[in-house]
Amino acid sequence: MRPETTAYVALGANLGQPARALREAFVALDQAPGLRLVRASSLYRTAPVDAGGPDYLNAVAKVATTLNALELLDCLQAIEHGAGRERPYHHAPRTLDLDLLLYGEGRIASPRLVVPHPRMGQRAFVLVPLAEIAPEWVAPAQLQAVADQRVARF
Ligand code: PH2
Ligand code: MG
Ligand code: MG
Repeated sequence: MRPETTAYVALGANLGQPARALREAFVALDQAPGLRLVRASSLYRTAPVDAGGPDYLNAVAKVATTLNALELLDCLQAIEHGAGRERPYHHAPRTLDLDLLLYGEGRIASPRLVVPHPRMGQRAFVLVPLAEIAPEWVAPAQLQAVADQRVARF
């Protein structure tokens, strides 16, 4: 059996029924083969960053997985697809977005996947829920730096 790796996944949605989509995504993450949900953050209502459309709901999941990082990415994309995700244009409003933030201590730079997620440090909608469930990954100064971005517990 392959050893388990701890990974963190950002969840986001601002189209359809975002709260339902995020709650169902937590269940899907727990039920996917090779993956189990360890901890789910609260849901947060957040202002769109570099994007138009309605407010988002965001959250972060801690998972344990026997999948490698690209297998995990495939799995996240399959769950997005199952939630009706379409990609009409860059940063379009979406029914479900699952982004891999961290994969163990791994550093990955491949055409399909960059980990740690290159923009996570600039986004309150990632840092605030991540700090809730994994404060060891978020420095207070990072939270300070994004304090102007609107994020509220849902
Ligand atoms: N995702 C984006 C772009 N902007 N803004 C918020 N508040 N939440 C998101 O999940 C989000 C965003 C691209 O994936
Ligand atoms: Mg995203
Ligand atoms: Mg994405």
